[in-house]
Amino acid sequence: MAEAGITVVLGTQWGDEGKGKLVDILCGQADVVARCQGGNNAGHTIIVNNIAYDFHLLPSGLVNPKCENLIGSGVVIHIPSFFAELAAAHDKGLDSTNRIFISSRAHIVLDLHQIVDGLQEVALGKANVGTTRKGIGPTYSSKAARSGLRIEELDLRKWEAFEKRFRGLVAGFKVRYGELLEGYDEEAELSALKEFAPRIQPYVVDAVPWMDERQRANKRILVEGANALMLDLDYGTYPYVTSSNTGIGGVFTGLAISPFKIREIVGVVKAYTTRVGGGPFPTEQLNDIGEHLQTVGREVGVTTGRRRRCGWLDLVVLKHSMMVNHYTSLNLTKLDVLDDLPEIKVAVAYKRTDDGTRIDAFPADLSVLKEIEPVYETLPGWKSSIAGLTKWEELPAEAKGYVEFVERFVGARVGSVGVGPARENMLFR
Ligand code: 2SA
Ligand code: GDP
Ligand code: MG
Repeated sequence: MAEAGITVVLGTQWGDEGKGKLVDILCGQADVVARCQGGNNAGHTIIVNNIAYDFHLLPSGLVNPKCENLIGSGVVIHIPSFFAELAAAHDKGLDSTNRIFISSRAHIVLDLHQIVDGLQEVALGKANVGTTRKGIGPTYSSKAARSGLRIEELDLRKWEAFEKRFRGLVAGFKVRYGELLEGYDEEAELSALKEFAPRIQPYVVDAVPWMDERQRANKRILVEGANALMLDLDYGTYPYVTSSNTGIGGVFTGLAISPFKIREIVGVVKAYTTRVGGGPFPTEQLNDIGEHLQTVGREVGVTTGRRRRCGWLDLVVLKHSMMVNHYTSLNLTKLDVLDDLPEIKVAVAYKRTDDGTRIDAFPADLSVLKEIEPVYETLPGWKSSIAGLTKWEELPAEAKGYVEFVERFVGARVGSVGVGPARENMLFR
């Protein structure tokens, strides 16, 4: 992305594909890194000089001292977590002075939203979504119900109005949840917010002219998608999704950017599939293969520490993802995790178990997925370590074959391949 324009990085599957690492690599050539949706449910890992950084709410561009970082209008912000993450970044030597900006239109996640997130999960019982309990769903619900609080309101000059709207929001939840909210301390949260108000305002900008200026100046802008397409509120495995548009749509609603300035939409694809939380996962491997992928891939949630569910690469999912997000190229990550496998399977379709009918498109109706099994193609493994490789040409023929199979099926070029967690473990073609 050496030239001016906008590059978008999006997750193609159920998240944790390695978006943070790619953003870190690309932001060396970016002027601005912007988050457009989600909140501190995200967990993006970057490893530079053996130091691991995990970002949740802060854009990964913080690692590059030359980048400005924007938390856009479509993001939801838990203010104590914002400051805690900033302090943790500072402790690791990252200077954020004058480099972090927050859209005045972004919504505030209250502690109350986080409590309600937990209550909703308990109420769902076995059918729970497996949220991160960071209050994401309840905050976007408040936003859609027009009772949410925006960052712009949290200003001591407008305190009375803020307090009134805060109390109105809390009262609504108390009506809904009654005694279940008895442990919630409304006064403590309000007074904490009053203290945060003068601390947060120096970061706040009107992100519409802010972005406009940078686009007019032909700045190189990198958009860092959080979560992934199969968790998209509209196109994911609803209701087992997050509460924002994690696909390309969320980029436009969450940041005032011009569609005509987008140069690239890079889809990040893990070489196998993982999912954390509940919901369907057709290629899940509840066996030694799943264990192998989980252990070798170190598949543990960055935000919650949960073990991620693991399975084979699902090209039905990827094709669906491609049709929604229109990737101009793909970054295939964690290919090294497949090193020891003699054979590697990829799902190319689903098949109804009752009458054998073939299904090529990912269904909207999740009950269909209970009656299908994946149709797999089996590709040969390479049975050697690719972890230290530095050039695409050095990859074994079977590994190249795997990459080429994916790009042919999806119809998008694989421009880079991840062969390890560190910044330098990326092969460009
Ligand atoms: P939420 O909390 O309302 O957004 O949860 C709704 C669903 O979205 C999933 N989700 C995620 N899936 C993968 N990675 C995420 N980030 C963390 C990570 C997750 C973690 O990077 O590892 O630490 O557990 C993420 N955030 C949300 C979630 O599992 C629900 O299925
Ligand atoms: P994100 O949410 O998409 O940014 O991904 P996460 O950070 O949640 O999870 C990806 C994990 O895989 C992190 O621990 C990364 O350090 C690691 N990772 C990224 N790319 C590669 C790769 O190519 N190979 C290996 N082995 N690990 C990788
Ligand atoms: Mg993650």
